[in-house]
Amino acid sequence: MAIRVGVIGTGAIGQDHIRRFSQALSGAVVTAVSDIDDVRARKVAKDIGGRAAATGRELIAADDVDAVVVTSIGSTHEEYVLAAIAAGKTVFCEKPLATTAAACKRIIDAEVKHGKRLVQVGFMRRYDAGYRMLKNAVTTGRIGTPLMAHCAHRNPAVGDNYTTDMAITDTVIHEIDVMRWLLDDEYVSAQIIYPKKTSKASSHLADPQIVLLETSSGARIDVEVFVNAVYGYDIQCELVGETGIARLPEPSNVLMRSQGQLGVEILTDWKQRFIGAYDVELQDWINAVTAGKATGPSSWDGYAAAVTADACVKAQITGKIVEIKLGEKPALYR
Ligand code: NAD
Ligand code: ISE
Repeated sequence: MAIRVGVIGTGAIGQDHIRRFSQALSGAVVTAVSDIDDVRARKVAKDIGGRAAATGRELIAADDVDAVVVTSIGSTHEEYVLAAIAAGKTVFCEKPLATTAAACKRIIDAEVKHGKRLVQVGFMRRYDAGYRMLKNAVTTGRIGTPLMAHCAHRNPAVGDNYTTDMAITDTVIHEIDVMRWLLDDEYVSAQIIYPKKTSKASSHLADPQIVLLETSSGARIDVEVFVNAVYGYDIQCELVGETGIARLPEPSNVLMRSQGQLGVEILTDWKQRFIGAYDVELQDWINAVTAGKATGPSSWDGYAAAVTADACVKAQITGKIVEIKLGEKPALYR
């Protein structure tokens, strides 16, 4: 029987995931949605033949919801994930798990007390075919021991409400997670460098930025985050190992000879860039929930990303190299 899913947050990614559950994936049906904007929630509910719950908490407690998906704004994640754990329900939470390391730690404490993993964090790049090829290049020893990585995360433009710290907590958080997973290593320090500012950024936003991370084995990762890059949504990653180099493949697209040029169109939207990864990620989640397990990126991974993000934000403000310390990983996540 299909698991009955309740989705909290019916904005951009909430609607995208709901479409996915209804049209692309198997084994789950969205029975209830909720959003602080109840007009939006009711419209989405009507479209899928489900119901709009009055609040996120009501949805979590409801008998017609077996498992919860949290796709509301980041600052609301802690409340909803904690409520799902208290109700003993499995929860898929979009990144970030919570906006601070302290909040993520409260989630870990609650899950550890519950005694069983219930939480999966939406770090979908781990499910992307290209990143999985990179991981394979590392684990099979094809490039030798990784020494460095060069990454770029470019968005065409951001809204006026996008702030300098969001370049870390909303955007680079993906590189923070995926590089930790790719290298199977923990971070020990973070530093931020501000290149010349683009004239396309609002006055309060430092853009672009370069994030420098160091791992416990001494590997160095640089991430260029440039959120007003204009030309497209562009994710780059190159791993440099002792005996070779592995580069993230470009998304496949038709090769055109047109208007005197040979080329492929550049994507402009994260939804399209990672469409396959979101599908695999959520099908994996459905399968795990059906089997009574939680398998993907854990609360610990959400916490590790948040500790690193906190250090990066401190480095933004102080201009210093900031140390990163995770503390001991609870047995539940080993
Ligand atoms: P959005 O602004 O389009 O949607 C957020 C929704 O949350 C809105 O409909 C808003 O009304 C609702 N909301 C706000 N406060 C609420 C509350 N207290 N209770 C219930 N609903 C509330 O944002 P989005 O782009 O859909 O992002 C949502 C989350 O998904 C964020 O955490 C974001 O970081 C994450 N996200 C992840 C990816 C990814 O690639 N994995 C991509 C985009 C967004
Ligand atoms: C957005 O919130 C996402 O999570 C996208 O995957 C990311 O690439 C984008 O920069 C964020 O703003």
